[in-house]
Amino acid sequence: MPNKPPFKPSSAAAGGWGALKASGESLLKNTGLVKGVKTMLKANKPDGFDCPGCAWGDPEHGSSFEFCENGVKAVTWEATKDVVPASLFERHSMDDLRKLSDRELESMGRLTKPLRYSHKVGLYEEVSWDAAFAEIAGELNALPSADNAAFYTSGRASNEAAFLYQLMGRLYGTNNFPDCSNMCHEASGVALSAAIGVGKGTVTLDDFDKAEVIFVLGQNPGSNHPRMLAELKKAIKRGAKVITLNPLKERGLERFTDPKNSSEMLLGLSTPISSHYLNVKLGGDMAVMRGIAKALLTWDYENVLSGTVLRQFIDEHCENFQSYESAVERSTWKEIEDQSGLSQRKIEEIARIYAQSNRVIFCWAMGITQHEHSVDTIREITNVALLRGNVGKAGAGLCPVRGHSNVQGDRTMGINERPSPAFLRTLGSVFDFSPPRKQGINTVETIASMLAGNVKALVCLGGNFARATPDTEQVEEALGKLRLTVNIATKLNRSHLITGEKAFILPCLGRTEFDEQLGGRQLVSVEDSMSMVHGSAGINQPISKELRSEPAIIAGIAKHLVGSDKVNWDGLIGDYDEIRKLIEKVVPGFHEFNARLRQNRGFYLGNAAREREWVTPNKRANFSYASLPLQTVVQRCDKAEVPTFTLQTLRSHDQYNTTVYSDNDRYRGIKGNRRVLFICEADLRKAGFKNGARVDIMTVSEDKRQRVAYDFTLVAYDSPQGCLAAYYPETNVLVPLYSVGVESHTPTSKAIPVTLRRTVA
Ligand SMILES: Nc1nc2c(c(=O)[nH]1)N[C@H]1C(S)=C(S)[C@@H](COP(=O)(O)OP(=O)(O)OC[C@H]3O[C@@H](n4cnc5c(=O)[nH]c(N)nc54)[C@H](O)[C@@H]3O)O[C@H]1N2
Ligand SMILES: Nc1nc2c(c(=O)[nH]1)N[C@H]1C(S)=C(S)[C@@H](COP(=O)(O)OP(=O)(O)OC[C@H]3O[C@@H](n4cnc5c(=O)[nH]c(N)nc54)[C@H](O)[C@@H]3O)O[C@H]1N2
Ligand SMILES: [Mo]
Repeated sequence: MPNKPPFKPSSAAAGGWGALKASGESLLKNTGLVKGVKTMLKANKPDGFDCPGCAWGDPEHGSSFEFCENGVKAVTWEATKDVVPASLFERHSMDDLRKLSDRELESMGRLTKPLRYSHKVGLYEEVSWDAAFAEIAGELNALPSADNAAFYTSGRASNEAAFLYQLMGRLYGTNNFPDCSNMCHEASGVALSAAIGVGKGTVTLDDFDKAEVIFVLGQNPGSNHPRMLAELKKAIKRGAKVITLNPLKERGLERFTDPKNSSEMLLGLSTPISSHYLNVKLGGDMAVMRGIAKALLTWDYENVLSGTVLRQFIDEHCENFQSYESAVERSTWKEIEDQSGLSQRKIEEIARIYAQSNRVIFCWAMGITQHEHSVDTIREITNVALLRGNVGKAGAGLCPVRGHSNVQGDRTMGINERPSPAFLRTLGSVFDFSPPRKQGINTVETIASMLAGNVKALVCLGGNFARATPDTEQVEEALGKLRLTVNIATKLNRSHLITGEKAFILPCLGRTEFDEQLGGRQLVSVEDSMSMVHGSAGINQPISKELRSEPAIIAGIAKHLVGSDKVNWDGLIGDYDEIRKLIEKVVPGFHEFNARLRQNRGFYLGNAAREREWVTPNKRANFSYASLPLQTVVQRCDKAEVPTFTLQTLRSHDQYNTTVYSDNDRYRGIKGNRRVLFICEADLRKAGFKNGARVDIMTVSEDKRQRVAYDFTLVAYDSPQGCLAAYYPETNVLVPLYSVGVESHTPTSKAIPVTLRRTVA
């Protein structure tokens, strides 16, 4: 039963009995306890599979099972005993199926048979694998140009699958590889590549044991990277400081009870996680970082604290410091306070801690990357790190905490619409062909191109394109215009029901299932947020004999699409070691790939910036010197004539991106309802509504298009004025396609200007 407003945020610590109970329920409901427990015991073990939950790193030497409630949910969601009944599509029209909620669709269970749809027939029907491969290739080859197709990837695909996928696409003739990263950490890649020459983080898990201060910026690890809480807890216990910037009070960042710690559990004890918790306004993080820099530079000039700015490091390693100093000088404390919503005194308090610590890690996620000025914000985080030499030393560094479990590996394998010339050169010489040089299109550009009629076919290696992307109405229109849609998937989702003229669903094995090929049982590999590459081998019997692995499905299409002259697709599928031998030839850092993969927990890929080797054009670490935004979206909204607010779209505790496990959000105190809008008391008054009122949310659009999300219940919640929050993907209808980050092209899912009106029942 939905609870009645007013909702009350949970007062219990994160983790604890609630987490244990939720995991147990998830195991039982989905898998049956025995299979579930057996499955969980092999998650992130040397001979087991990589948890499909998040991209947080695994302890290098620890083989102990890392308890994580949301890992349990992700694993048991896949290892379910239910399958989509064969008769589903015979008995129900597409219109009927579209009426089901996202949760109802996925709850039906695993897809087990290849399916084909055509407008002529009006239904999905079973099709043989061979016919599906041949027809898909036939459709793609009939397009006027390879650039009329796009190949989307979600970040669960293994390195082996991703490598084959990009190879197939480039042999076919396009760099159109939009991926979930375009909506996720793209800004981190762009900013870090320009600043330090490596588009990835520079820390490993060991660094967390040595850090004196850990910043957690725009991230909710209690729900989305629960294993990270264990690192934060250890850090706090040994006296390190955890400084959190977040508009919302997230329970997991306040207090944590470790479900693995029996005395904590029995005594109801919990550890505070953040030593400092700053409720910054949406989009105000760049201003906070600028404020820290301003304090540091001022103290340095005035000799208040000696050695606040590490000039020796800067002289030896960095460029553009003087331009940066001027930029900081130009930013006034008034601007900084207005944008961040925090006082100079508060920011100086943090700056003082920073100035007095020698080993500092900066972590961040979607609260930082999904804004218009995300690239500038991440450059500013990097500037602050460089001021004190916090890159390339033990216990310090930059740590964009990735989302999907192999999103980082997919990029390493070449899933990139803008591949480097060096990558293409090597790929071309290893496979004796001339890869396309024209840049491809990212996710948002793909949607625009579909609408304009240029992209006519979309192949999706996992994911849920229709729901994860912005501007749902336009995306559905765009998908409807296609000649061909292909989805390689484990479970049914909305993207399979919004089809082009012809559509295919190709059901694949999941991470938890073993993958038997001619050469025996196969291993795949993934790369986590800390650049650790390790093996993953399923342990469960596949739910159906008809399922094929992702690499096998890609090879099946590729054989028909590009032929076997350049690539022995069948040979590669017989033994994935053969795929890895090719990866070794193309991708730097993968020498002796097969041998190293089988050692212990895999290997560290290495990272030049960590060694203070800067692979930038000028071979230096570069300060950026952007001004603060003239106005953040929150500031723009404050000035509007009618009450206008800034909405962020975020995840509940019970979802994995577009996969919704339940309508609850335990830590935020929500039960049985996902259409809730978090709003502070002052904004309730400003908007003229009572807590619990039902409202429609409307985007203040710049293109005259109406964007409305209907019937949300207002929930009074502690947050800075002007800053609202509601769940994704229900609110994706509100995110305009045109509103993207500068340079990153990432939808601005954390800052949408909106107004509210009472829902008409
Ligand atoms: N269980 C589970 N695990 C997941 C996922 C999942 O859906 N479920 N998704 C995976 C994926 S793909 C990703 S990318 C990650 C996502 O992990 P997160 O980035 O933690 O995901 P969000 O829910 O989007 O949370 C954003 C957080 O940033 C805060 N925030 C929003 N705007 C701002 C801002 O302007 N400044 C600051 N300082 N904070 C802000 C929000 O209040 C919220 O706490 O998690 C991965 N892991
Ligand atoms: N408004 C708003 N929009 C957002 C975000 C936000 O914070 N706000 N976050 C963005 C982010 S960070 C991301 S990463 C994207 C996520 O975008 P996607 O990666 O496209 O979406 P997911 O929901 O993770 O995809 C779920 C589907 O993947 C399929 N799947 C699951 N496991 C497997 C597997 O092993 N193999 C295959 N082939 N398929 C599998 C299942 O069919 C499932 O339905 O969404 C983005 N969209
Ligand atoms: Mo993500």
